[in-house]
Amino acid sequence: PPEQIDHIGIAVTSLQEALPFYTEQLGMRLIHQEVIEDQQVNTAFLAVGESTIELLEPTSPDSPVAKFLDKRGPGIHHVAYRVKDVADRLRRAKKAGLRLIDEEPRPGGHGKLIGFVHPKSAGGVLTEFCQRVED
Ligand code: CMX
Repeated sequence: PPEQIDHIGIAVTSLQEALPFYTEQLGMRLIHQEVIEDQQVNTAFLAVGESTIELLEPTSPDSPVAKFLDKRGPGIHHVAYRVKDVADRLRRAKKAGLRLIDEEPRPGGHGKLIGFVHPKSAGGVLTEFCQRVED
């Protein structure tokens, strides 16, 4: 099985407007902010034990997160499972007939390697495998 939930991605229209709910109302610690160019998102990570909530604000109107917001509005965008070997997970998922978004792992920001399985093959949930490369 995956080791743990690495993070849950939540799409927001504005990080600045979304953050106080997490930091002030829920009292969560903001641990990292980063623009991930490859994914066209501005992100903020908030700690929940060893897992995190990743807030995702689109940096371009035709990005995956912007499309998601247009279609569904703000809310849970993906679930990321921490695994030891993303490449192996993607290979196994492909072999099992799942529809992959990434055939190979790619850099996901915050020193991670990531790979996505399409929500249509994952019960309607965009599913990410995530490997911490600095570990
Ligand atoms: N969760 C669940 N379903 C989703 C979804 C999501 N996040 N995004 C799209 N869908 C659904 C759509 O609603 C649509 O369903 P219907 O056909 O029933 O209407 C279906 O999936 C296909 O949607 P689409 O419009 O054809 O495809 P999109 O162009 O919207 O692309 C996806 C969807 C998942 C392939 C694309 O968003 C993608 O490649 N995502 C991976 C990368 C990513 O999301 N990066 C941002 C986060 C990066 C990070 O965490 O660092």
